[in-house]
Amino acid sequence: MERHRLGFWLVGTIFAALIGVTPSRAVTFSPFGDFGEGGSGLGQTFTIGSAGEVYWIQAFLDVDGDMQFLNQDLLDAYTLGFAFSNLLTPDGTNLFLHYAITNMGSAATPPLWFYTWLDVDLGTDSENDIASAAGYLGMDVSDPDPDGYEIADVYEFEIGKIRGDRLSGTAADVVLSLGFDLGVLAPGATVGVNLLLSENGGLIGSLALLQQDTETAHETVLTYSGRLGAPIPEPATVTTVALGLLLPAFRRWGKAVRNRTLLWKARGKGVA
Ligand SMILES: [Ca+2]
Ligand SMILES: [Ca+2]
Ligand SMILES: [Ca+2]
Repeated sequence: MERHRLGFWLVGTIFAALIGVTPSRAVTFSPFGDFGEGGSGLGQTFTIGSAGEVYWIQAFLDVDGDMQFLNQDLLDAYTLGFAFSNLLTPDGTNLFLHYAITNMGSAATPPLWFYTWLDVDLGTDSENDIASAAGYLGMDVSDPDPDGYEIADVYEFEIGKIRGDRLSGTAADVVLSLGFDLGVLAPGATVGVNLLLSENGGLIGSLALLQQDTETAHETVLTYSGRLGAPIPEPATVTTVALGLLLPAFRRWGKAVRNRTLLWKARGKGVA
């Protein structure tokens, strides 16, 4: 590439990043499973970014301390109804996932937590990605924001333990998780969990987990966030942050996240 053309390319790329535009549509996926599960490990085609693949995405439900895959047996055991839906924005850069859980029984449910497992692999090597958290945690069921998160290597991940950032910038086969305190569902009540996988810095809620490839750090940054509520998108609630501004925010917000995480653990909800 000639120097002046390279210069134009760089300027264009930086400009695109600053205004939050990705040049080409890159989130593609075949149908999810009935419970929102997917990824190439489960036979689904699911790409994100310039060279990213979702290996496994899975929802879990903790019922009164008992952590299980979200599946029909679990729903039947607690008389829960369930619906999953997804929506890709027209520009192909933001994928919204919605999980709705309804108490179909005649009594209140036990305390519920919803957890996610997201194993994305960026680039050609799955074991050299890095991730960080930006923003802050919610406190409990009283707010729609995530109440815990985990960033860990796939081999050290403990679903439901929500131990914060276990990598601190170390390259690994990154898995991301968000946890939501759903509280107790009254008979007939429905709670919705929205997740957003974005390749252009889009986020919902107060916390974002960001994953990059150390090989191609200039390329895709996966932004993973979530919030309770009715199905999104509600365009006004989606924040698109320029990547050039978002990445330094890791450092700016990191201390706040750690403090909130420590506070959260101090409240007895975490596991050290
Ligand atoms: Ca990689
Ligand atoms: Ca919350
Ligand atoms: Ca991974």
